[in-house]
Amino acid sequence: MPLEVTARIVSELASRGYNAEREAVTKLAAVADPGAALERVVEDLPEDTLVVRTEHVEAALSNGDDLATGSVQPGGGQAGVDADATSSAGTTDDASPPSTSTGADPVEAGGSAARSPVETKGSTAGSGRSTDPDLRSLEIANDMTGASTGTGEYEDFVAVFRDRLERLGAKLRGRVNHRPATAIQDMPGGEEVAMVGLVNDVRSTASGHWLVELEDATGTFPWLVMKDREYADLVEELLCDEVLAMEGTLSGDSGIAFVDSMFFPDVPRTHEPSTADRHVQAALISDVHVGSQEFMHDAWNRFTDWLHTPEAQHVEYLLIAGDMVEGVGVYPNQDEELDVVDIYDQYEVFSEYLKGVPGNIEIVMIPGNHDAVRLAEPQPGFDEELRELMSAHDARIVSNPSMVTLEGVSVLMYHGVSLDEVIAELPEEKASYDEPHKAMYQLLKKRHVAPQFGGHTRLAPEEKDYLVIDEVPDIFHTGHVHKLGFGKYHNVLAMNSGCWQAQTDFQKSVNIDPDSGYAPIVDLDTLDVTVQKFS
Ligand code: D5M
Ligand code: FE
Ligand code: ZN
Repeated sequence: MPLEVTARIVSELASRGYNAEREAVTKLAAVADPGAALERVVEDLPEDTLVVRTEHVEAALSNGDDLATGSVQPGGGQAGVDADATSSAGTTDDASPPSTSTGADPVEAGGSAARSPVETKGSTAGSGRSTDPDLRSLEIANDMTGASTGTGEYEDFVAVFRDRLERLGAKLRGRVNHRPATAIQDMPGGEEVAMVGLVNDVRSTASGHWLVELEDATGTFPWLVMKDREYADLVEELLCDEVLAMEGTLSGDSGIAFVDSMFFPDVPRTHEPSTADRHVQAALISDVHVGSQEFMHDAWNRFTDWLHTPEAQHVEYLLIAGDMVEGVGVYPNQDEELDVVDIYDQYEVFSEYLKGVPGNIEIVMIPGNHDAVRLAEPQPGFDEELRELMSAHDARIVSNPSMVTLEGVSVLMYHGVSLDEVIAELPEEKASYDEPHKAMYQLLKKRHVAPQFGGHTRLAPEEKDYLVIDEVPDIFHTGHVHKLGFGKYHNVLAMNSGCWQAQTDFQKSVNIDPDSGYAPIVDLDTLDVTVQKFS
């Protein structure tokens, strides 16, 4: 079946405020006069319908003798649907087939993730995405929406750092014979000691060694990393407020310890990821930025049209890791680049674009720094008003970060503001905009999505530290830096999805060359990645 017909049907339905199941669209496209059939379906829809389902189409078709199903006449497929149909989002999209390229990795991530072409097994025109709810499973953990208790008081900060130290420290305490900071000061000089703590300060000494101050619940203690020790290299990876353990030898006066080893909470090398029991895929995207003049609506429409094709039949989940809209007042002079100036209008337009996504794909979204929720992390999921605006698709709207488990495969979703900091602080080869997944490896190693407090990343103190990576995820999904990059760290797939926004003036001024219009697709049965390009 020609893609144009389905694309027109989807866009026509979207323009009338409906989202549609893939099968419903397939059925409509298969009749002799899809335009007339669409009119009939819409006429018969119950009033509060948001999603046009297969049953609706079947009912309408069985009511109308004149709409008997048949094969599409050459050239006749789109006759009934207004050829100039545009969605109310104001798109002027052509319905040309998406230019897809499989296996492309625009940044040559160099990661170890294997790539395989999208399987199109059984991709006859009529065969669709499975809608059997029994096969699907989607669970959310660590969602703090509606559970915010912090008041921003000093005591809250103390509590959240104590919780961080407690929980990440627990991952280290079995590995070293640790002592509290105050007890170490009282030990005899020359003894072997170990401590678990938060990095309070990192300084280089006049002679080129490193002084790392660790803090625990009792106080602080200084640890000296000699420049010629093998661990010296690790010092440049340290971020303030991350939790680690150090082991070494006390100086003669017990005033300092010389580091012999460092231990990070880390992901065990032996981590074995879970996989789905069937061939099913998830599209991992982020940073749509609807409302920006640079939002790439044509690429987005090609993506959502593609989701209606047999090639995409195994894509049953869509994860969006923040920055749905461009927002207002996020950066200085941002208003000069806005296409839609009102934040609520932006979500309305975003919702229109979301309607292009087949109604039987499960969507999960978290907010980002451009979204209309508090900037400080963890960010709760959108409020009722915004949910209402986006209700056409029954998307799961959860906090940033959240842990989402798809058919046994756990995906840690985090927008990624801390990546800017990791990239700024670490040497190029350990984290860069061209290899964002390597910055993600650092977060996995530190088992915290935003270790450093007080810089770019704003922290809202809650009674527990929601930013701790308690359980090792099978997939870690971030966005924010607008670069596509992925790879595996101790068998965890780290995926930084690109964006749907072309280069902004700011990005031009700082030489950020975004990867726009790519949809990385993950096979949940193998964790293999295929990149689809729509720009
Ligand atoms: O962020 C997209 C990327 O661009 C991310 O790496 C931050 C960076 N960025 C974009 N605009 C600015 C300004 N004005 N100052 C600092 N950094 C910026 P996004 O969250 O999509 O804007
Ligand atoms: Fe963004
Ligand atoms: Zn962002």
